[in-house]
Amino acid sequence: MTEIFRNLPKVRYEGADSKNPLSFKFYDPDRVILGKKMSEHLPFAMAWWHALGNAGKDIFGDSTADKAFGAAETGTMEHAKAKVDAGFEFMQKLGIRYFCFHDIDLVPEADTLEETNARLDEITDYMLEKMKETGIRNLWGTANMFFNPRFMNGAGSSNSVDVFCHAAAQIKKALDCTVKLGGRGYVFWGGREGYETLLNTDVRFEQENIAALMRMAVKYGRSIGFKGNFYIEPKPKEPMKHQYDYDAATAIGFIRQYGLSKDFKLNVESNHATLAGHTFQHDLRIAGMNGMLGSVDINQGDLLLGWDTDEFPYDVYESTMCMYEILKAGGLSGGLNFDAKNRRPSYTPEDMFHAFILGMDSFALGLIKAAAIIEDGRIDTFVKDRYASYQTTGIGRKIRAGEATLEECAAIAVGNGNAPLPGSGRQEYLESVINQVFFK
Ligand code: XLS
Ligand code: NI
Ligand code: NI
Repeated sequence: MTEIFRNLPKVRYEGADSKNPLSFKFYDPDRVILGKKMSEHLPFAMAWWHALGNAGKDIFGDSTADKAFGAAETGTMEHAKAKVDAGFEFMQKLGIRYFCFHDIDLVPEADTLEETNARLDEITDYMLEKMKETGIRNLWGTANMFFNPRFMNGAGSSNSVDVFCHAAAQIKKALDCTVKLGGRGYVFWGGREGYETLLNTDVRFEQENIAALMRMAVKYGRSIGFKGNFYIEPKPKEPMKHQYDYDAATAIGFIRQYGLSKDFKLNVESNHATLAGHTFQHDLRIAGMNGMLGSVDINQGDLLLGWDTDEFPYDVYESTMCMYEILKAGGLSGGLNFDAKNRRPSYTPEDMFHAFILGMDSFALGLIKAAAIIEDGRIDTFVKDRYASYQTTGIGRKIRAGEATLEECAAIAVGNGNAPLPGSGRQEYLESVINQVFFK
């Protein structure tokens, strides 16, 4: 097999003083943090669609990058195999142990389902060989149910039962592939599960159908031996004006309403949380406190732009708060998928390396700083103490135990006279603690 990323080396940890652009400054896979290796805390994954599929096309202009990876023609099975070769070489050189895929990232879609499925069989055979050779594993698979024009009104939420059935067929095959490749999870990102206008939409009808499709997927997945988690990946908008899996809280409500809690968790994406008007940390917290933090799509949005820019993460405050939430939730059953792409003018193979080095170092720093915040203890102690009156008073304990009555609370208030002010929130002090932990 010929080397695709010629002149690009295996990237190694060289430490914060290194000036070598093709080295990790902070990601040191074997370094132990809070009793576990960095590489175990940070199960990084490569997103097939961005890393191998995205050549920089946007609505205003054509591709800037060459992602043929040596194939004579793109959109062919030869190209699909070249992507596999490139992907595995790339992951090995970066030390990435997982990948994520949509069905049609792997092979070009054919005119019939049978033909597309045959192509998927062929490519997954080829991928399996590479996986055995390299030890690289599948984090999750999914079906792309938003690109083809048939999905203009959604998949499970489509007004057309034929489209619903087509989506079912794609999910069935994507699950087959995920199980074949030993995937840890299966994702539903409701790309077009939403609406453009309520004037033509029966929201309840559509949501019931999405849930029905998910139930079928669970039943089929379990029947073929899929043991992993199903995930919903929330996103509030784009491509649709409104998407049903708006944010973590909404998706959790949906999962519970339709009895899917046993099989589903969330795949939280940073840029989606911010599009929903939350911080990334907020959606991670909501998922974590509900026992539903399964996997994470890591990327970064742009403060000034209102869409999913999918940048490689470099904001270390953000990655720190992400790792803080993950550590607090006891880790991930899934992983950290770089659902991120190079900026269009960064179009060379070397830029792909720089992007992953940036992202992996940002999360290594995030892990180091999150552990430091926890070890420092001032933040956690402050939060605990802030609610102390629920432990130190009889009525507080009764309220927490669900044994207090409204009359009892009211009587205590009368006895107190004017309610005293609660303790100060001390936000500025806490923010300065974070800066101190970061830069001391
Ligand atoms: C798009 C989503 C998508 C999912 C997988 O915004 O992030 O890439 O992760 O379908
Ligand atoms: Ni995503
Ligand atoms: Ni996204």
